[in-house]
Amino acid sequence: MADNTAKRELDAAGSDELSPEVKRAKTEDENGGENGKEAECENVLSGFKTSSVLRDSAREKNIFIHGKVADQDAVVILEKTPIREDTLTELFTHSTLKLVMKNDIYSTYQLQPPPRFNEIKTTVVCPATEKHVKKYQCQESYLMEETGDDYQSITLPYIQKQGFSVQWVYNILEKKAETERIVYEDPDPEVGFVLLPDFKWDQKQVDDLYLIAITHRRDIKSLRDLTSEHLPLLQNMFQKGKEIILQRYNLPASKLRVYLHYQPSYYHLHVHFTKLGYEAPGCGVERAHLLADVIQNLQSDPQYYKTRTLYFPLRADDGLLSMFKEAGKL
Ligand code: DD3
Repeated sequence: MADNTAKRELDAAGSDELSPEVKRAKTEDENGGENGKEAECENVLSGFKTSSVLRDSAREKNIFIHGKVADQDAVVILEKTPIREDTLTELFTHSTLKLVMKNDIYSTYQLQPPPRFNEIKTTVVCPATEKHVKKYQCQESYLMEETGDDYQSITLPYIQKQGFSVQWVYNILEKKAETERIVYEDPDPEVGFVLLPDFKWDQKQVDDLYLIAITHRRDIKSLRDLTSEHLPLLQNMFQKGKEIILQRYNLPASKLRVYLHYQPSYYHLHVHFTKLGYEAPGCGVERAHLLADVIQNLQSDPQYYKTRTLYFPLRADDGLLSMFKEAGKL
């Protein structure tokens, strides 16, 4: 059903694509360079030694592993990807079937597809820090209550002291990494941004679309720094982001969840664009702030995010949690 809307929008836009194509993210053909990227590389994981499984989920079909690659700590994330409708014909014709059981009208099989239908999305963080390792461990979390004053006296000093690296963000903005993955750029230094697929999205299907818009401005750490001064920037990211996603992925704004995280994973202002219906990690009410709401809140009160109490979850091992505890706030 969800895809019918996208299809209707597509028809209205006068495109002649067929429905299986709608479901597929348009990347392989249009992104010429992307295929080259998929060329075989040296297997950096051949010497991987597993230390421990940090987390795994049979439902999500992924596993997070801590281990070593040539003496360096590494985190490896393996994930089975969704089955794409446009591969079905080939999948059925070119696979071998092993019968597992047959009973009346019911039978189950092990289907062995050709190797290229059998890919596992793999993410490697190496060298991984203690923080990376902890990030993926199952952890108890706590809902924090942060007043504007708490931000100034606890959170801000903590962020500054940690000096979290956003080098990978600067690499994207400076075209030193992921250049060919950029979907759109508005180069304006004040209201400009770069739109590209988040790590988590393999771009093989729009069902789990996940793009991030990263601002060119480097002086905005998070939601807490936003005032009405930033409305032109936020409105620009919102409008252009939605337009580009409609053009390129045939998803109208009514199919998108556009939001900011508080606390963010990295302190350089960015906006998440995910497909409605895809439960992206961190899209729950305790962490996600809809961009549409952020804009309205700033319109009615220029200092909204400086003065309001904000709520967010922290994991038991988060350094910020210890700071709140020390301040007697938990
Ligand atoms: C990150 C949050 C950060 C582990 C992992 C991811 N999208 C990124 C580097 C490049 C990226 C992202 C930190 C780090 Cl798996 C630790 O995310 C990234 N590039 N989210 C893109 N496109």
